[in-house]
Amino acid sequence: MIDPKDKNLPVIDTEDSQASEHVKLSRRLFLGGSAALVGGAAAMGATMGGALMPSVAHASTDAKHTVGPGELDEYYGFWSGGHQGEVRVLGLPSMRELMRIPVFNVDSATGWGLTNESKEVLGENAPLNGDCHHPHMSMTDGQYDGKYIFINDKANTRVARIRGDIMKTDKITTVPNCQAIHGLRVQKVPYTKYIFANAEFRMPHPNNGLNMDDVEGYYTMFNGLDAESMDVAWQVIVDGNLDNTDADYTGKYAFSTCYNSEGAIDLPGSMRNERDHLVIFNIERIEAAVKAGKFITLPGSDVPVVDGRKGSELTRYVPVPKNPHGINTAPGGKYAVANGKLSPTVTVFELAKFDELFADKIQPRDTVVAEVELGLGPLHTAFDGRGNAFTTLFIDSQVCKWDVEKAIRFYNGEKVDYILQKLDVHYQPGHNHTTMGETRDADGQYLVSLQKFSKDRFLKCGPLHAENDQLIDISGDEMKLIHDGPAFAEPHDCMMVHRSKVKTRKLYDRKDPTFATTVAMAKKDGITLETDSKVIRDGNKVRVYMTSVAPNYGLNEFTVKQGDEVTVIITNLDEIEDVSHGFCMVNHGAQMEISPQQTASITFKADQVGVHWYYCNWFCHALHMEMRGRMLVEPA
Ligand code: K7E
Ligand code: CUA
Ligand code: CA
Repeated sequence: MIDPKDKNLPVIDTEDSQASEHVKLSRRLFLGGSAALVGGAAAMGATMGGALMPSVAHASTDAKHTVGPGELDEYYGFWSGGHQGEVRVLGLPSMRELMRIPVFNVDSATGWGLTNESKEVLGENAPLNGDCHHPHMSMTDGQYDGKYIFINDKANTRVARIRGDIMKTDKITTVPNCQAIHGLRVQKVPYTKYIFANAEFRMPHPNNGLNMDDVEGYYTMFNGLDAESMDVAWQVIVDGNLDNTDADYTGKYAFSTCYNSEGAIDLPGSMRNERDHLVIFNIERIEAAVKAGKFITLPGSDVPVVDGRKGSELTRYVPVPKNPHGINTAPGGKYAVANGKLSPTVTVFELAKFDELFADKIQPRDTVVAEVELGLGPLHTAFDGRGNAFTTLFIDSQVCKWDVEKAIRFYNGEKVDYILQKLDVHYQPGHNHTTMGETRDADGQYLVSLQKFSKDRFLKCGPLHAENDQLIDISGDEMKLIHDGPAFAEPHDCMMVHRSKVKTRKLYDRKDPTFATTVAMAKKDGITLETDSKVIRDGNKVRVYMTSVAPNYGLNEFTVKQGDEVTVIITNLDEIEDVSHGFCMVNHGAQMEISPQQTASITFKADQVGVHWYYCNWFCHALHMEMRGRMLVEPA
């Protein structure tokens, strides 16, 4: 085990070490590359401060991975935008950015956070910042169904849903009585009924300022959200805190890692124990407890809260070394792997044993079928569907490819080399992900490794560096690095879906629920959105309805009075794919997208008299510059 407080951490006596040959080798390499960095207080921090030795990786250029001009990618990648707050859509293997989906941020191109439709999704007074980590697509029978992509917001304790057909955010839920939603996964089987969302930080309950020193009394909760309504269905009180989560392929279990079984409120305290734990949640029992009324509610919310602390029938706690981070279920669901972070090990669970564990026929550790060393700082594991696993080693700056069955045999005493290959990545990887790898359809084509540091890999842009998302070909026996992709803060996680699973709309459906409220308002005003361009006055509220057809707005001008609250509602009648219009009212902080057959609206105050031009801000036509009009503001 690594003692992160050991100042000599990277200087490991390989003679005395119980480490396998592979671990010894990688430690020696690590020493050679960064001996100057010794002295950090924590293992994870040891390499963060200084520069690494520049490393030259020779990218293989294989025609198979080249996506030529005009050719389409094989996979969609959905990338977390980290604390930038959005989700990004990439094509793979080209790694080209295809789209950005604003979620917890403001986006002036689309008007997200500015339009009335987006404000309805975000909610009144919603924070317009976020910290996304884990994008995951809804599934049916353990396969992606293309319907939704879910993403957490650690910064404001929220979960958002993106519609797969239009790639826009359509629901956001704030989880009550919690702080910092981190780990997020979906129920895989029989379908995504629940989104599982970990709240990370323990806090007092009630959090009323009277019990802040009662640290022992703090707790956090595991949350099940209904994927359709996006309501929080139930919350489970746990011991320790929660980090990452995943689900099985029977629909019966979800499980979360905990790095702070100590219940500490400081860093050294949270590294005191050699083992923390994996909490296993029995979904059927949680549902039954809620149904039987065996729950409490907490102030300000009517969400049923059940108690899953140690000794509860709803959960089991399996000791795992040390401050474990990622937990990843192998395709098909025979195994799940917890990643040791401060221990050089991964822990392999056999999920079929969970039934016996909940029947009290075996002990928690009896579910562990292997616990083997891979290298320093294992954070996340991905799978190729052929029995191989790929684990990121943060401190070693490597991806380790290993054979799960061989690791189990090694753990059982057989002399077998379970490590197949270690590949340098640049630098310090966090999450990794394989194509289709979190589903039954894992196809073992590509692995993306998301590095927290790019150091010397790109042209410098000042003190803040891009991160480095590297694409690795895993289709053969050897992993091959084939692409470096600079990324802005901070793609913790991503997922890759074969393009056959994603069905997007070319045009909006006129009945699309994203503008249903606006349609209802128009109806009240006696307006037919598809034909009318008309101004409705309602006291000092003015609603300006207009259509758009390239290169014209339905109204060339409209007149209001100073001080009016003006809502501009535009319906784009174009039926040609890709002909989106925009609307921008100059000097009024108002702009938005109106895609074909969409209705969008934005509200602003007409506080200055005189002529104010509005214009189309999405290039739509040879006469796009001419697509404009005047707002005439008369003195009140
Ligand atoms: Cu950065 Cu999944 Cu939030 Cu690991 S998490 S790296
Ligand atoms: Cu319409 Cu540009
Ligand atoms: Ca710990």
